[in-house]
Amino acid sequence: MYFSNRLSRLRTTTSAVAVCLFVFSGAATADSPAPGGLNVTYKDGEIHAAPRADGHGPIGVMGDHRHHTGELMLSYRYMRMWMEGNRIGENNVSPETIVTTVPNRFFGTPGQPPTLRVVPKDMSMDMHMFGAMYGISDRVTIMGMLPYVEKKMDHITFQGGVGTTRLGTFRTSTDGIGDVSLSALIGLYDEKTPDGETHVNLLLGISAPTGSITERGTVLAPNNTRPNLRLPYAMQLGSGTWDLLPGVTATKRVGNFSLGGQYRAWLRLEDENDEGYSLGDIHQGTVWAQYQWAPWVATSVRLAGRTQDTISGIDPNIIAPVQTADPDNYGGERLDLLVGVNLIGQRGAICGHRLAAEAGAPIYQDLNGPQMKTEWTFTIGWQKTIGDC
Ligand SMILES: [Cu+2]
Repeated sequence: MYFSNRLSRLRTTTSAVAVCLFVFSGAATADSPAPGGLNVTYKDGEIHAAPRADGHGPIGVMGDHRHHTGELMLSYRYMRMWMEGNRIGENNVSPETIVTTVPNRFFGTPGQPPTLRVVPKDMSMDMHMFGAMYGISDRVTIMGMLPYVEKKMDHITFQGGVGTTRLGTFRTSTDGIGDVSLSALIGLYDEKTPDGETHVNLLLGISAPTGSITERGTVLAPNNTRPNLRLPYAMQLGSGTWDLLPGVTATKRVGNFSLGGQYRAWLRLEDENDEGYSLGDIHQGTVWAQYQWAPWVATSVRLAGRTQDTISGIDPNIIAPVQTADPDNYGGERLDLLVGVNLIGQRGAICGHRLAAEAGAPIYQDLNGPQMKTEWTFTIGWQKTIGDC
């Protein structure tokens, strides 16, 4: 049942991809360039590369390009992350091992057993990200992001204070607006030749604590009751702190071949949020290579590495014999390998519309655990610069 569900989802995805390929390829022919000279290499010294499929980086990379003065780009991304199974460091660990060997940091508080008794099994995170970019000058583009987040986590509850008898399973879920951010992309270096271009951009942003950090849910406790509790950090929708988002991106294209690299960070500007903690800082480095097979289609491979610190401080309302209630079980290191495709309509009704997808999976993860491991990530996005064709 589970497997056939997956298969049918795969079939649906495959047909959707096939339809898109057909629509985009049908709209592009070499002898009929789009109106307004789109889809030609730049003769005018213009720095914006929107007409080319490889004019943007892979869809999972944000803030890779700038816009001209007065140009407005709208975007929507759907991102899904799937986590399953648990790990301590680089080693996989079973639910039975967790509930018999990992100490419960709340032991001593009334009703709290000596070891963990509830284990997360899998988790999905779906994010709908609405974005806008606007060129306030040829040098500076501002970018706003509004995320809507949906999280679901499935757990196994073990019976009583000791042993490996499974009492049952339960799901918690949360959804709502995440942390809204506003950033500036500042051109540090731009070079254009007849056959290529090079850009270096500085990214400087701020993220506001608009996402809820007080979400609650009903859980199955080891004593077979169903209390309604403040959910662990992983299920909350925002960081609760004002965060600084610095970064730098470099891209270089020669002919139809592009290379890019980006460093980004999420730095917490406050020691603690209203509930008494701050999430760990995140540092992320990514490099990619992209090849444009035709003006309307480019494919990419990408490596993305990220490190995150543990949570500092603690929310006194989050107490449960589960790993996610312990601020020490957050953060770690991860290296993902991703493949992607960028499409851009060349003329007619889809002219200038970008459709892009990227999927990836970790090839290395070392987690402050026990913590759930990431299995795969997927992003699909639409982007359109208003009035570009
Ligand atoms: Cu843009």
